[in-house]
Amino acid sequence: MSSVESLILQLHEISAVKFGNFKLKSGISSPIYIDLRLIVSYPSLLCQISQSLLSSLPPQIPFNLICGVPYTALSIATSISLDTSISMLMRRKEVKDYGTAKSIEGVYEKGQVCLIVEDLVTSGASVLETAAPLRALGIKVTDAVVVIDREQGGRQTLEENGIKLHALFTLTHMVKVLRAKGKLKAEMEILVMKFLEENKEVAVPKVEKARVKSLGFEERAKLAKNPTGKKLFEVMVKKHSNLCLAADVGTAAELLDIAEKVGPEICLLKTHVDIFSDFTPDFGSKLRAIAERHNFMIFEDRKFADIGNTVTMQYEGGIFRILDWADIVNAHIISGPGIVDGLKLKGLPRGRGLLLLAEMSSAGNLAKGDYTAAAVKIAEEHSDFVIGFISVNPASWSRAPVNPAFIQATPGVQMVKGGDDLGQQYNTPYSVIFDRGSDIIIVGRGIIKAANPAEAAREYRLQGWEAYKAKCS
Ligand code: 5BU
Repeated sequence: MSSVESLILQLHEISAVKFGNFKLKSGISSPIYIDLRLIVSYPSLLCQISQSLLSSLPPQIPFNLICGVPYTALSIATSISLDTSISMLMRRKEVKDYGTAKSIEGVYEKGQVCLIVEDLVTSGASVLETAAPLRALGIKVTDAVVVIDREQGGRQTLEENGIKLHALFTLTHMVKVLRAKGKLKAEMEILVMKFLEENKEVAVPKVEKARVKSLGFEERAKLAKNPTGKKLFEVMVKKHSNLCLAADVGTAAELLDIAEKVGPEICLLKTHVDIFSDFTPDFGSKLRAIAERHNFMIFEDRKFADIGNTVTMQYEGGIFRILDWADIVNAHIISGPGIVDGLKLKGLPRGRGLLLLAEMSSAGNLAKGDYTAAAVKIAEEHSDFVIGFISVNPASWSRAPVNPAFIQATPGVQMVKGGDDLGQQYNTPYSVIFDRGSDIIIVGRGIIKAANPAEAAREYRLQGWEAYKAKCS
């Protein structure tokens, strides 16, 4: 008996693999259930698994760090590390604030190569979520080793992201071995194979959907009716950047300073001008000079919400005179389409653009379902002025795909999934752009609280752009 067959039998023996009728987290019934968390209770099996994983790797892979995908693979990664004396890194699954807490624990040097270890790969998303913060630190990720490949698109997705997957065995192989060893009846084998085949279709469409839809920014620029929307697409193409900096700093002086430093990496800079303690009327012209130098656009995140007549005055007047310097503003649609008419009256003659809030990133927000659909409808009726949406998961919209002339911009982005203490929810650049079908990542504290904001911005830009390219390929 081969060592892989022996492992499969032992996994079955300890009930890490079960057959029957199980209700999965997603609500669907499955005839097979796999839970490798159990292996921590069987040290000799854990040891065998890690040794088999190691020997399944081609010898030429030059890794000098190991990182397990939390949580199940942590024990496997530790065991490999002990066997090889190659040091390990640990990824935190949830980080409250990427700027102040580390997402990767351990000692490393830029340019080192880290092998990712995982127990079970389905879509490949969790391997990518571990690769993202490692790559953000300058660590190379080229290979991942996994006990079981469910053959549900993970290998291809990882390949597209520059990661080669090495699997000890596939789920199909496991089922065949268990059948051959008399652990599985013929009827159950048929049932399981049928389930796997059907769920192959279910597990991948999110990714497929985003992939089929994705037209490049060059083509989409041609479809844009609004000059600001068109220019934003062109800037993204020119700078290879779909990164928007949310420059939430306390003073105008700090903002101008960070705009200068981060300018080369971004396509868009988002302001909350009403948080400055030192605003002066020349703020707009100073920021525009920097924006011109570094070729980025300016988005005041004003979130207008009033009736049409009031917003015309808020947009043009007051202390801030937003219309004079912001290429883009945004609005809620709570007050109805009149708000767009009002803003358009002032903005369109100046060539400005508007983003509608179709979704929000914070927990428990009410912008969903019919509200999101209403935003899409209003945008379509005003596509000369509305350039797109603030969104979180446009790939899931019931009216998707929306007109590709519209730009999707998504806040709530950090290198690791998580949130803050006040309801903000974070997704990774890859999941926002590739899985959720957005175009622009809006990043605030992930950059401004980093020790070196320009360097952090560069990492976000690279990740955002890589995900965009994968989506178009
Ligand atoms: P963060 O530091 O990356 O969490 O900052 C996010 C920024 O995006 C911040 O300026 C918010 O005001 C803004 N934002 C958001 O977080 N969520 C939303 O739904 C909208 C805007 Br709309």
